[in-house]
Amino acid sequence: MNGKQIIPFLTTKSLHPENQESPINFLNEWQTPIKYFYRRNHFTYPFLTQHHFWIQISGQVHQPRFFHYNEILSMPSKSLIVPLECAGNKRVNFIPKVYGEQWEEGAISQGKWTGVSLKDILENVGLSQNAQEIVFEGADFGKKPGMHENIPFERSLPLEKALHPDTIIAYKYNDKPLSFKHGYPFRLIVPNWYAMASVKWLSKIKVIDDAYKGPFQTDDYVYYPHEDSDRDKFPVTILNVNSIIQQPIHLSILNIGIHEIKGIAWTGNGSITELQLSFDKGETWKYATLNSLLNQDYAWSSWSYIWKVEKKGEYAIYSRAKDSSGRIQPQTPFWNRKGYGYNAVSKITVKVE
Ligand SMILES: Nc1nc2c(c(=O)[nH]1)N[C@H]1C(S)=C(S)[C@@H](COP(=O)(O)O)O[C@H]1N2
Ligand SMILES: [Mo]
Repeated sequence: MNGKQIIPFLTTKSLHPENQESPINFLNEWQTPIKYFYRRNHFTYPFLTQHHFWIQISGQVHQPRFFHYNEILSMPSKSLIVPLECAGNKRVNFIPKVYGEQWEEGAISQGKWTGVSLKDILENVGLSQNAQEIVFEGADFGKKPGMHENIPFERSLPLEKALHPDTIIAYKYNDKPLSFKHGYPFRLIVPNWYAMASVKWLSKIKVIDDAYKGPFQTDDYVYYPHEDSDRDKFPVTILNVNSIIQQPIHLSILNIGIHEIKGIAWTGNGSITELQLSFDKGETWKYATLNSLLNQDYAWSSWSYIWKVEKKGEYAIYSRAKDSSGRIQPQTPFWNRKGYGYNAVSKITVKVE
């Protein structure tokens, strides 16, 4: 070794638009360094202009107006450790296979977001009586497959979620201004929801008196349980309870002896209460040691387990997390046509020689 640090890299899934996975197996920090944050885009990056420093608020409000970057930065702020997970994370595991980016386990990253509560902004303009949903428009745009018109990336939230004090308009990540690829100057951060809700390059907020029906709301980010019909569909919202085994790496070769098995676990409904490991394909389960961040309601938990192997052979290791709402990772995945929310028991196999 010449003393140079060996560093991990993002894994490229596509370049135009840019979709890259985090090297999640090699990260130990609570706050993912920005260079290791996964990237997920529907369109090419927007061209940054002066307009992006203004957020327009219109629709069912008493006082439609613009907020400038400087004004938002002068308002009371809060910081939260929040993971963002793409709804398509782990899609590669679905059988039968589904179309879309074949994400493995790295379409998730976490860090410290600083910004103002959306609630404060909405109170400033005053919601009308008939306000129902809030629509968020990003500055990026393009064509969806099969469409002729350019459309922006746009999503809505129900009033209740929009008014939660932890739904924030963020302008900092890990104590630095947001990076351009992750939404500079502003992005919405919606804790507990899959990350499609956390609109980057936030430029317009529209308060509407009905249900938003845009394609990123009613076509994509919908669970379709059936291959051949839209029957029983329902929207993708909160994160499923989930975990990954970061180390050892799937299909690695280990020596007889003592190994640390470690990983992370997360949920969008309460907190992680148990992380169980099985060495006999789910017959019996052992408890890993959980480590959670104090006073951070949304952050993932890390976990570890000291494993002593005395015999050569191939071993399957399963992990499953349980959360405070009683949800547990299922044995069988919930297959859905667009491949969202995969959270079946996480599995690796290793060979001991
Ligand atoms: N404006 C805009 N916001 C967006 C998206 C996008 O394409 N455009 N993608 C969404 C999706 S699907 C995900 S998973 C996250 C990815 O955020 P990241 O690139 O910062 O990791 O941003 C969300 N917000
Ligand atoms: Mo996503």
